[in-house]
Amino acid sequence: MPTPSEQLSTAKMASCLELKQGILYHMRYTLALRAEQASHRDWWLCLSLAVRDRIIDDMVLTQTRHNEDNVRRLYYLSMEYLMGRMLVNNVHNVRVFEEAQQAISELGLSWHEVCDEEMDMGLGNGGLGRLAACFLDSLATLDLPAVGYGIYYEFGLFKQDFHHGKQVEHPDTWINYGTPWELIRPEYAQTIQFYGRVEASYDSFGNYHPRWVDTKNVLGIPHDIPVAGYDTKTVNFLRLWSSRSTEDFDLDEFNKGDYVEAVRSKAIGETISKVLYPNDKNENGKELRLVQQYFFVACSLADIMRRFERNNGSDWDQLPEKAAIQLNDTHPAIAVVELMRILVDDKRLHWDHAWSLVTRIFAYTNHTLLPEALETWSVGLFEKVLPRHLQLIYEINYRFMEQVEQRWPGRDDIKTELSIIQEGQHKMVRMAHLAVVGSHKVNGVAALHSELLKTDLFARFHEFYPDKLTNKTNGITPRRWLLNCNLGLGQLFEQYGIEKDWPKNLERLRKLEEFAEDEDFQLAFMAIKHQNKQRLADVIQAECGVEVDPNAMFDVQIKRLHEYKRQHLSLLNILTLYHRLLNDPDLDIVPRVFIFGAKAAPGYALAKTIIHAINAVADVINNDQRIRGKLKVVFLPNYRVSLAAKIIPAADLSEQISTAGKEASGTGNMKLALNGALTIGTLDGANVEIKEEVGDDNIFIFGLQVDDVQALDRHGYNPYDYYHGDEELKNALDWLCSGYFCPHEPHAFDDIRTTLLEHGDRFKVLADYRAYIDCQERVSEAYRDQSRWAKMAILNTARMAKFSSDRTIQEYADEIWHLPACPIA
Ligand code: T68
Repeated sequence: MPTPSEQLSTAKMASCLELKQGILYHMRYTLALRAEQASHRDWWLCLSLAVRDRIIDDMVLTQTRHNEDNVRRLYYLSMEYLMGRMLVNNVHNVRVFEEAQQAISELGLSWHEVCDEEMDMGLGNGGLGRLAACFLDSLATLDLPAVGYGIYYEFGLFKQDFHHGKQVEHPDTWINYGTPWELIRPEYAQTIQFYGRVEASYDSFGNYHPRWVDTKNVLGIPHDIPVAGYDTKTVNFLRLWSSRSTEDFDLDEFNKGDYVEAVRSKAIGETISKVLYPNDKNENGKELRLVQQYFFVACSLADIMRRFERNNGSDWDQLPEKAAIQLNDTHPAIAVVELMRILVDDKRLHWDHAWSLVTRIFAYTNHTLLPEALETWSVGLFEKVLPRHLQLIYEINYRFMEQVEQRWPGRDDIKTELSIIQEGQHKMVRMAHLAVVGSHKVNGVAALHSELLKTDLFARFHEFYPDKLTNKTNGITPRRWLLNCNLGLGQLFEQYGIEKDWPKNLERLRKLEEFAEDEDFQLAFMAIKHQNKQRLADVIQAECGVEVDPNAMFDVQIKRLHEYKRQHLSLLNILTLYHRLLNDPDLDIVPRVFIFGAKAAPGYALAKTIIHAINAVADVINNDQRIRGKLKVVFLPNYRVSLAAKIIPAADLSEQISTAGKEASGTGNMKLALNGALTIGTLDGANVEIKEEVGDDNIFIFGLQVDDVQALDRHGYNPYDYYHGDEELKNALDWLCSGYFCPHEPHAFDDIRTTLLEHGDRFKVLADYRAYIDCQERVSEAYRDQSRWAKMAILNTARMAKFSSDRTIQEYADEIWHLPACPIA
């Protein structure tokens, strides 16, 4: 009789052999190649296909079960999904990691070289898109029936490169060679209408039924990406729509005999899903963006209705029982109107009946308070692209205004404030108001943010709908952000008896608190950090040509480049330290490597200037022999999910220094803390809750709080007071703009100074400077005591359970979606 462990290893041996056979099968019958001809990319593809085959078996099982049981489903509507690489994640989730590694090694290949072939699926800008990806992982892991809907962008977020320190953008051609992770489903294609006009028509009873005619039509083709849960049989899918022209797209030209023109104009239909808009916090009102939004929403709702009618016929009262729809920001908010159109125009339901169904189905997540990020569309543009929807919006608003009148009779000021239509010279549709009115729940993404929604952005709505606003603090999946990216730490957990199911039960890590002061454990924990830092040092050498010492503190700021996130505050700290060192080369400071990763929206000039400035300062500092390597600055190009997975396990310090009240949540803060980086941060977004979890002694908090920021804004903030009142600050800013760091372009960084001094420093960089510098000194002092640092780092890892996206999703499922799990036998 074999012992249990031998049984296991026998099972794994069999599974490894099966994988290897799968790989070789695909090498021959999918790629038609001999093994000797195969490149690393070919091996990556065949391994992916072999893993996919296993996932598909469970996907068929899952979907059959969901359909046969006619289960309630959650539909997640998001313009963005930042999935990153799929292979390693899937291999872990279906629990064949060792077998896959073994198979690859038996084929004489290097695991890392093979996995590094995969292009990131970068169909998103930042936190919002990555949150959607973490949520899909948790939904499947918790056995919750769910479908993600989005757009199959041919070009994801641009590839970033630096030329003389300045950002240049290149198209992201992720799909050039196809991806093994999609199943194209032409049988579920949808036809979508745009433009045209609304024609009055009447049925035989004289009832008015508008008809939307003379439209331009496009096809939506589904590309399904299987989403396998961790250690469970559930496989949900992400359905991404690509646009194709219908043959009738330009019938006129065909009829005129202009074949070439007709085919050329057909190409317009294909541009809808061509490219992701690269703005994370700035709506730009472009027609194509509205077209993209409606395109994917209309495809998705048609798909949801098809599935519903297949199982329930026209029993519309069942619709809110079978479907919950979550709007990831206002980008898909037109769905509220589209569902009204389907129910009222196509299915002929009465308005009130339709509206009561719609408002039980939708819920909306807000991700920002910044006014420039709130979407509005001009009424004129709406009328052109979606004339029937504009009528429906007016009707929704008319009825809503009647309710407002009942609540606050005669208060036209409140009507103006709440109206979905913003009056004025240019009438605008306010998508956030539409989303709030059309949803039964509206949530913020961290406790502080949700409070500010109640007191500021949606204060009046909160008076009107006292039970609508709620909080769902963001989370991250522990699978991708610990298990996959920090193998060493996972092994250490095992050695110290942490239960093996920690990736789906992050509470298990709390046991590490017992070892926080254990010297052996501290040393082991820090040794893993050191290995991760060595690996990152190699990446930095390869990418930036800069040599960094893994014994130095790795100080990391990775996120989109934005003034409110204040990468330039970190730059002022760097300049201050450099200045001090030049004044006294023997100054005993803790050596630091400042590591940045960030993309700037291509049209955001100041963000690009900040990147240029950091690169220019980096170049001078890294080549200054006088400071003997005590400071290094690196800006890793093309920050993306797969690069984050290399940086995060190697970070000592996590920079979360946004102006209080401006970062809705942040999720990088959670990933870094989970991997044992200590946070230096403001009391903003989820930092507040991270502090509550790890304890005041294990985090470095500084700076203005929300009330202080508001008080400064009320009483008049003068950045010059800080500039003239702090010599080091003045030195740093003057030096940056002196031409010293960019002699051939001496005014390159003037805009930074102008924004901070002459334009009022909207994000209070100067006001927070001194508190930040002082706090950084406390950080350095703590780092000198490695045992104290290790203890703090361990306690951070141990206390991150709250920030598992499994917790977040369970809260959505219980309190918003009322969605039961459906475990697959
Ligand atoms: C982020 N928002 C928040 N927006 O900034 C961040 N916006 O605090 C939060 O943690 C995260 O969402 C998840 O809730 C974004 O990432 C966008 O990317 C975006 C994209 C298009 C238009 C507007």
